[in-house]
Amino acid sequence: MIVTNLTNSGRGETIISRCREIAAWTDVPGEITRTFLSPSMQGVHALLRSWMEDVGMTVQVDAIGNLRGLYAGADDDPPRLIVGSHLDTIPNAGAFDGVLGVVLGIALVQNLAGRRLPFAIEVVGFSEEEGVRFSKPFLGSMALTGTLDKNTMRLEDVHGVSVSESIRSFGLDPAAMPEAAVSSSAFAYLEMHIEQGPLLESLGKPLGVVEAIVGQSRLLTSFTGKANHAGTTPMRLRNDALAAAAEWIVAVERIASARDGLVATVGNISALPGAGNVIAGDVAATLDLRHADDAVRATALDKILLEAQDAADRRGVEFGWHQTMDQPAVPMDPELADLLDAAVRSAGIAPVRMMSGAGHDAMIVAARLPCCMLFLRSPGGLSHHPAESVLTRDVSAALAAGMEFLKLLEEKYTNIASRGRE
Ligand code: HGY
Ligand code: MN
Ligand code: MN
Repeated sequence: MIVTNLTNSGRGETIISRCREIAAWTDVPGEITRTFLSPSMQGVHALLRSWMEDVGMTVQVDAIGNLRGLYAGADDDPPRLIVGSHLDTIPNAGAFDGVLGVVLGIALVQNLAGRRLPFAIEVVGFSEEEGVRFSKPFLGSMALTGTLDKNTMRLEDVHGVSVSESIRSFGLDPAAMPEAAVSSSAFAYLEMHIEQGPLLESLGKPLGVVEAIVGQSRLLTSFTGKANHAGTTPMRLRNDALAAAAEWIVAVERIASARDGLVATVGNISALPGAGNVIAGDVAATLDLRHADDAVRATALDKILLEAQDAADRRGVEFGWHQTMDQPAVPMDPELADLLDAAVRSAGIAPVRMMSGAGHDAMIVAARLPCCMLFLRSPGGLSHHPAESVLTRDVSAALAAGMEFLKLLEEKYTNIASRGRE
């Protein structure tokens, strides 16, 4: 019988303080910014490795920089449950997005108190989910599912450093990438994550069970006009790249606002030469577009691109774009979602079944394994922000639900494992 009545509240506080300890490892003093295989990731690995080894896990770092802790099962080469989330962050992040799911995974193993299950548990801290350094997300989970392509390895960051070079500078060997693929004995994936939105708080509920993760399009766009003197160039003779982009951004907001569940964001824009007395000749802007229905997202993208072309044409500006991501919506595994639902109930909580508007590694892992996600309430619905938080009692509830999930999985793992999944 798994011990589930440990004084979880202490564990909840421990988990939160551990997330804050990890938050101290940052590339930018004074804020939390930790991108793919940056120097601060070494410190995070050392901290997590010590916590993993303290609870009897063997730890390794794979060729993409995922930290992987294995808690053996009762028998040799048993089926394997993967419990994971990401360790990288957006710039000026909060302390819980991603990290919380890894620290909770270690806490589940800690709560087993040395007891061995009929399946092994591998806790994975993915090296790259946000896509900040190379404008391409999910490098860690793509390596785990064997879907990392050669072009991605050649992507360069703003300093001209490629993915492969960044791996070597971290002390890893890109040639060992095939060994990063998840074990063939893996049969399921659990990701515990903050909701990053307002729903659970609006319902007064601590935990949610994710039914599907919305689809995402990410693009890099360019508007190329003609830089010129701001004082001497009449309005009718301008090719103002920034004015074209500005009109387009308002159109993006209008198109997304007109459709339920559609969200579109231009989160980053740069204008060159960037002087107040010069008409901008070159603008680069990002686009992030999401919806639960892939057809709705595709139609919206077509409209958004037409608006950009129109705003550019009317100013004699050239418009270009490059899609860095076209991620279909991903349903979670219904049987695992039901198991997670039952586990939350056994922990004494009525779960909310919900969509995820945020992307997660689960959407990549789902191509290889049955996946489920447990959401924790986001106070203020706030995330991707330094004030991002989580409630101690919700962390304790998630831990209790996680322990119940392991207990239910003990009864069900054989038929899930025998289902397999290519
Ligand atoms: O952007 C996202 O949806 C996730 O937080 N990486
Ligand atoms: Mn995030
Ligand atoms: Mn995340």
